[in-house]
This record gives sequence, structure tokens and C-alpha cells, in this order.
Amino acid sequence: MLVNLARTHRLNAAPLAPGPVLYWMSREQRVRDNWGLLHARELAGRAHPLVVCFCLVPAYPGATLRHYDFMLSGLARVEIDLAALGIPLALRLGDPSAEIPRLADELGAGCVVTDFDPMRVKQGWQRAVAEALPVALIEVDGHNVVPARQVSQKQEYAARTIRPKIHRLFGEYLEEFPAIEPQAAAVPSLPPTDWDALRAGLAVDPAVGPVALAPGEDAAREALDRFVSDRLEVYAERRNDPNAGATSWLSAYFHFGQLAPQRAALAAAASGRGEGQAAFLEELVVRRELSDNFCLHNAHHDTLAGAPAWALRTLDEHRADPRPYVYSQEEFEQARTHSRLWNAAQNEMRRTGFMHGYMRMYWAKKILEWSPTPEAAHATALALNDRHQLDGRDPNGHVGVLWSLAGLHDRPWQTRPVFGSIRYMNERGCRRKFAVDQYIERWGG
Ligand code: FO1
Repeated sequence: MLVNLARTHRLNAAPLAPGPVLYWMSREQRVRDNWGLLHARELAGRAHPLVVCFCLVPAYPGATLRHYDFMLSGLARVEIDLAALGIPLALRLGDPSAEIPRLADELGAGCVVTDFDPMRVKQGWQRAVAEALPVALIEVDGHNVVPARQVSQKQEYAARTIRPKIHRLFGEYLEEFPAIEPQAAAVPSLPPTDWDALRAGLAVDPAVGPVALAPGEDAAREALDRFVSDRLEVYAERRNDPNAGATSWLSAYFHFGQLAPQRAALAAAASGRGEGQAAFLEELVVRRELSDNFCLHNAHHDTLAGAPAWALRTLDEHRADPRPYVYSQEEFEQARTHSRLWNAAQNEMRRTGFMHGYMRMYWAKKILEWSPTPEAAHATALALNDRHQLDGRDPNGHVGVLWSLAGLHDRPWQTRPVFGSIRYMNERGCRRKFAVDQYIERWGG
């Protein structure tokens, strides 16, 4: 087999029948380095056709034109690259719970393969599809180097508990991707996608517009190559300086599946960039897989209720503490706070679709301090993150917000007003770490 079966997981008990194979692409929107597509291709073999489907949901929760523009440009490339391999792309518009079983029925599919995704929305779609299909639905983890279901069977406490589990299996799973074999079997003829008509039919908020990041698999690979050759060397030392431009800027490519984290891990592991390599692999593999582990095993991953019990208790004990400032979601969104540093971070995100990782922590912690309740703070931070960040709606975003506001994967610290024992950050601390005024000047406070 081309694909290690430990990366696969059956989502229903229906049989795997001989016949066409349908790959329902969703989280992994790429043709190269895609374990799900490779597994579907090997199941189809020479005898049966493989058809790829992407089901476009016209109003994915919280997404805006910024996200759809980036995603659809990448998918148009996917269609071209699949065609070069003789594999058709069926683009369906609507709810996957209905569309995928319908297409599988039209094709007389013998099985359906799809991407592992721990998010609530995706899990709901997959459950509905698994129940409706008369044939096997097989999930493939094309996102984690060590598949999430192999790393751990429970929610891990912190990076320190998942790290040894990942490290133990890392060598076994960090393998080179095989090339996908072109398809010679006769395939059902499908009309090419009318991308302009699709764009015109979207029901998304155009107020948050496209950003400058180049979309698609080729652009993602170029961005990875540039990062490894130009910035990985200084990554360990400079990644926490929001002015240094030393981060990878790859998270949007990972979120939309235009780049496999495993491809980035292979490139970093082969780079020979000592400390930078180790620091990047920690973020890319340990922290990223910790986020998938949390969302997979915590049914409340998208609300404050997902936080650890000690954190919920301390936030509750400080519920009535007077707040130094109280802002509405709209005031936060428009960067109308008293803090020039906070406003600058919000502006960076609004304009570029990307806020520096260090500022994301400060930004979210201040939303906790300046909101009427911890629940309102969580809702505001998540809504703004999902609306403006190109990598919003991702397990990493959920974990980042809960880490900042509610002690997830962290421990209790010294008690303070509003925060209780949640780790605190302030502008003075930022000033010790980097040139705050330069950052404010760049983004406007
Ligand atoms: N996945 C889909 O299968 N269909 C969609 O129409 C779709 C829209 C979409 C818009 C913004 C966004 O950030 C994500 C979107 N996704 C869509 C899901 C995405 O591929 C990711 O899998 C999850 O958000 C993270 O796991």
C-alpha cells in the first residue's frame, strides 16, 4: 500500500464495494502531498475511476470574501492539476450532508474517502454523510505528521504531555510522499467548473476583502522554500519579535490545505538549520497537533466551556471585578480602544489577514480584560479572529483564543483582578520584548 493504513479510519460500518471511488476533498485542498487523494487513487487502482468532489458551502460560518477568494483561487488550480492526471473535479454547491451522498449515488461509488478534520462543523457533516451512504466512508489524516487518532486517545493536558508521544512516532511517519499515478480509467464526463458564476453566487460578507497573499499550491511551495532559505536560520531567535518579519506566514496555506504540514516538516528536517529547525518543528508539529488533539477530544472546543475547570473557576470568581475599560465587539473590531498597541494589532489583522503570533496573545488577553464577561470576551475574540484572519476557523485559532483567555494547555499564575490566575500580559511586558512604537507606527494605533 502507498498510504500507511494507520492514517485511515472508517467512519461507518457500510461495505467497501467494487466501483468508482469518490474523494471528498475538504480540509486538504491540494493535489501533491495529499494522503487522502493518494489513498483514494490506490483504492480506485486501474479498474475503477476516481472522481474528486469539493462541496462549496455558500455561507460557511463566519467566513468572508477574504476567505472564499483565497480558497476558490486555490481550487481553480486544483482542477487544472487534477485534469493533467486524468482525474475530474466535481464542484458541488450546497450542504455536503446531502450533496456527497447524492453524488456518490449518481456515480455508483464503491466507497468515499475524505479528510480528517476535528472541527465541529466538519464532524457534523461527516456523521451525516456516514449515515446516509450505503458504502464505506473512510477518513484519512492528511494534516498531521503523526495522525491525530494515533497520537493519543484522550485530550492531552499540555504540550509537555503530547510532545513525547509525538516524538516517539515522528520518525515512523515523517516519510516522503509518493507521486500520484495518472488515471487511465474512463471517467464520467463532467462540465468544467464555472468559477465566475460560483463567485457571483456566494452569500458572503464582501466588507472583509481579499488580501495580498498569493493563493494556491505552487505559491505555497514557493513561500515554504523562501522561509526555509531566508528565515529559518533566525526563526528561533527572532520569531517573537512582531517587527522582525521572521515568522513562516504559512498558516493560511495549512488552513486551506494548500500545503501539507508534513511537506514543511520534511523541508525543515532536511534544512540543517539547527535551532531554527527545532523551534519551527515544535510549532509546526507539536503545537499544531496539540490543537487537533484538543478539538478532536473536546466537544466544547468552540466555546468557553472547553477551558479547564481551574480556569473556569478562577474566571468566575473574578466575574464581578471592575474592568478598567469595557468595549463592545464593534468597538474592538474598528480598533477604537484607548490602547494604540492593541489597535495596531487589530489593524494589522484587518489589513493583511494575519496578526503576528506574539501579538495574538496580547490582543486576546486584553479582550478578556476589557469585555463585560469572560463569555463575551471569548465570543468577540473568536468572531474577530474568524472574520479577519485568513487562517480563522481552524483548530489553532480555537486553541490560541482559549490559551490566552482561559488557561488551556497552561497553568495557574499569580492572581490578579479580572484575570484571576490566568496568565497576564501587559504593554510594559511587550516593550521589554520588542520595539512597540515601531509596530504602532507601522500599523497605526
Ligand atoms: N470546507 C468545505 O469543504 N467547503 C467549503 O465551502 C468551505 C468553506 C470555507 C471557508 C472559509 C474557511 O476558513 C474554511 C472553509 N472550509 C470549507 C473548511 C476548511 O477547509 C477547513 O477544513 C476548516 O475550517 C478547518 O479545519
